[in-house]
Amino acid sequence: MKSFRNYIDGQFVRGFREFPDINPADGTVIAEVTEADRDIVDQAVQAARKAFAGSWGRLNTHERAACLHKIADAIEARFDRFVAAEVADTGKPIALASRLDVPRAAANFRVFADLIKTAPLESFQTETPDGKNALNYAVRKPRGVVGIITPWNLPLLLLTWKVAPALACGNTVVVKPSEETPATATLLSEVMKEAGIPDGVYNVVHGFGPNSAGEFLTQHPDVNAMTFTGESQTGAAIMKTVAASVKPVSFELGGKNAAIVFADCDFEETLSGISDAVFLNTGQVCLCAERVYVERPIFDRFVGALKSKAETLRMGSPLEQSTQIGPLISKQHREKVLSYYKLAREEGATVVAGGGVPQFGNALDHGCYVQPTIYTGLRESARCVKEEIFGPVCHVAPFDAEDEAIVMANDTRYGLAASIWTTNLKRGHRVAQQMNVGITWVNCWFLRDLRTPFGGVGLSGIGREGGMHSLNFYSELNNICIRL
Ligand code: NAD
Ligand code: 6OD
Repeated sequence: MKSFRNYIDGQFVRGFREFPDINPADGTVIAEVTEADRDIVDQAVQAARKAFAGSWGRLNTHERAACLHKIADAIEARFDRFVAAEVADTGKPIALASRLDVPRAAANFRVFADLIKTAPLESFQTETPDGKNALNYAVRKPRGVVGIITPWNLPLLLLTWKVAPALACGNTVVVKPSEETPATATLLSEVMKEAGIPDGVYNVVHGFGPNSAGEFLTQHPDVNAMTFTGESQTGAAIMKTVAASVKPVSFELGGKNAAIVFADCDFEETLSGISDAVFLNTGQVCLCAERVYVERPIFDRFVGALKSKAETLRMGSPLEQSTQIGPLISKQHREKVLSYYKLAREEGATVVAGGGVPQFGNALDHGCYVQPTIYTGLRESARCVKEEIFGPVCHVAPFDAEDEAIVMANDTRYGLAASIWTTNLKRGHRVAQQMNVGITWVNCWFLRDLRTPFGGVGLSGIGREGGMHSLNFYSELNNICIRL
């Protein structure tokens, strides 16, 4: 049996008790994971402090950038191992892990390696009342030890999305991956060693949230900043905890994202885009569209075509190259998604596709599968239209006027992402600019340029990461004013 241990100061460290890491495709135990208690989390934070004060803290930006490229190289050298670990932990299709998760992990390091070398500094020449001048310029300094807590849906992608800019800015990190997906954060320890990153710069603690490693990390007084991706409610709990020590936070939280499909869209391109936006990663992407608004002249045709798409998506073993839909992450999460499938019926939905559990007649019946599901006919106030489900499911509703679609799309307490589908570019811009979200795509979805701002409004988060936004979160600016 494999064992995933905490990684502290360059050593694998056993915790105080073990918990199982389960493969959601068939319910088998992949590994035992060792849980960090408060003392072990403290050891990790102290190791990170020591490393911050050591040789890592003295590297210049070019040297750090070179280290980040070495990390990317070492990830690419272990491509198949990372893919296998991510597939076993999450149940995501191997084709998806190979084209999205693992390449993005390497790209995260390369992008921030390049960016830190060219990141501009602000400067102002200031006219003083006595007719003279002063020069203001800001210098960038790392914050110190950054605590990073991540979810299970894109474990390596989301972890490295934070580790890379944190290291680029010269910080050291203590990461707490999701208890559901501890494998790739652990494998990244091996990468750090090979890339020559000094011990203590990257530390991993395993465990759960409340009264476990997650909470101990957020409570730790020597952690200088916390960055978190996960559920909005968890973000609220973390915010409460860190308030006591006034730590800066960056939160990437949940979503209940809308897609607006106009009758003038490119039908086939839109169908394929919406199918991805609803079902990719079994609907477990924070950016997924769970609300699809379709202009009435094409509503019936679009719903029929989306139904055919949903019913022909290949569901099966994540290890098959042709599989498009894997299981949900866990039995507990499947119960949650199925409770929404039941609720949708109680709220009066018409079930267009799916709505249940598939039968395979083999070991996959022990897995956490649900059918890709499409509903119509719900009121906009229905819980299934308001609450994040985080599964392969959407509700499709018709609209008659552009303004009506905008009002419906914005009628949510979340505000992460939206997508607009139209061949009328003027309309695309006009509608996109009225979306109350952090990210709007027009005629595409989850198309990423890592230099752009990424984050949400309302319940979907606090702050932005990506490009300079990440560098600004992971560093402190010291403005220096010189009277000339
Ligand atoms: P979650 O909030 O349950 O857990 C995320 C992490 O937080 C885990 O590592 C968990 O152990 C830890 N945690 C839980 N309670 C904690 C506490 N009190 N203190 C400290 N740590 C704690 O989220 P999840 O179920 O793993 O992920 C799914 C959610 O994440 C969805 O809501 C999804 O929308 C959101 N998400 C958002 C983004 C984004 O970029 N906005 C990206 C991915 C996922
Ligand atoms: O692409 C990214 O940088 C990112 N943070 C994606 C988040 C996806 C949510 O599940």
